[in-house]
Amino acid sequence: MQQKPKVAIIGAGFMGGAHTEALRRIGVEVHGLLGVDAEETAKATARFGIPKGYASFDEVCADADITAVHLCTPNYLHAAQAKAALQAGKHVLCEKPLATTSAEAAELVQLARQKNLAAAVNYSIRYYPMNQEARARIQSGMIGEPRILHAEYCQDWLFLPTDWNWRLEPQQGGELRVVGDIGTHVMDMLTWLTGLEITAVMADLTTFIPTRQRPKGEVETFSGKLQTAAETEAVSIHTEDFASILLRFNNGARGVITLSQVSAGRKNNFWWEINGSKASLAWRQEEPNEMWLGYREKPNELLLKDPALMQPEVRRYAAYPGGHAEGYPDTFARHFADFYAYIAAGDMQRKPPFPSFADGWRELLLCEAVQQSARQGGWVQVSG
Ligand code: SOE
Repeated sequence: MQQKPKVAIIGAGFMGGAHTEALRRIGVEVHGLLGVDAEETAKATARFGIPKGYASFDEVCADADITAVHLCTPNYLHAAQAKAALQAGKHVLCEKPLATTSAEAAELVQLARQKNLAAAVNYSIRYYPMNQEARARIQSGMIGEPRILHAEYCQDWLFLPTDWNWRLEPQQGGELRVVGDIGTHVMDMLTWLTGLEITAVMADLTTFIPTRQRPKGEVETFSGKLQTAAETEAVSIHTEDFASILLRFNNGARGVITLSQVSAGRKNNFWWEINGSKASLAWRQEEPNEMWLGYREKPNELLLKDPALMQPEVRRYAAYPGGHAEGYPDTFARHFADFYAYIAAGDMQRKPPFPSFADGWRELLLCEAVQQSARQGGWVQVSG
């Protein structure tokens, strides 16, 4: 008989809390947690009422009670931790990006397959009900052939030179910041919605704030906006604040995306629009319960999330009735529900319904092409 899922959460920041809450909502037991040090582990286990605090990642891997590990750690730790967890026979759900290089990610894809384990990357934005609806409509041909894919993901949480987070440092977050942190959500979304592949990219990246004040001590993601002056030191910044990227897709479609973490007033503003040969669709993360449908021959429409109005095959991604807004934390719960249902079904070789390690690997190939294009100028073909 299959073991009941028991999860260890690795990381106690913004994401560690979000994963814990979502798992509990879907009835999956959070058995243990490992923070950055003993103090953080003790505080977080007490705050969330998690029975076990670990002293090390090795201890997590050696815990026979644990069936799955959720990696909510800084990016540079993902690959090594995912590898160790898979080798210890644990299913892995990893925050994005999966690794810092495509070579590391490719190895993880193979390892998960070999070990017959489920392996997901948390591209959770797919799980807004209106994005599931959009994909179902695009896949069934409602907008015709996708031609033009536009998207923007702009934030302001790193707007000031005094805003700080580990993602600013390449050793922790990887050499690409805006592209790796939020650009991969966009590229994942456009390819997942349409089923298309990105074949070539042309990118322009820049750093508007070349020197920042780093506080002495740790700063949780997004929390800097609420902080008052602390003791700081000046640090040179080499990761990008902004990126604009042109895309070519394998059906001849064209794309353009804008990414920024220094756009005052834009909190977490991801929007996409796809113009097809029959109609258009558009969605925006700050008003996620609506989807715009654009037509030439009749008035445009605005679909407000309501399971009764959704395509039957994606209705399950709306957990509440029409008019009951669903948001960011709900996407984690819906993603994890897919992940644990897949594990329960027992066949780890079938194509997963969730964002997989293979998707995470493709995102890293795209990041590497973006980086190459930004360095050398001009179009770069995406390998893989
Ligand atoms: C920070 O930019 C961040 O938390 C990203 O890492 C997440 O993936 C995104 O959902 C919100 O912003």
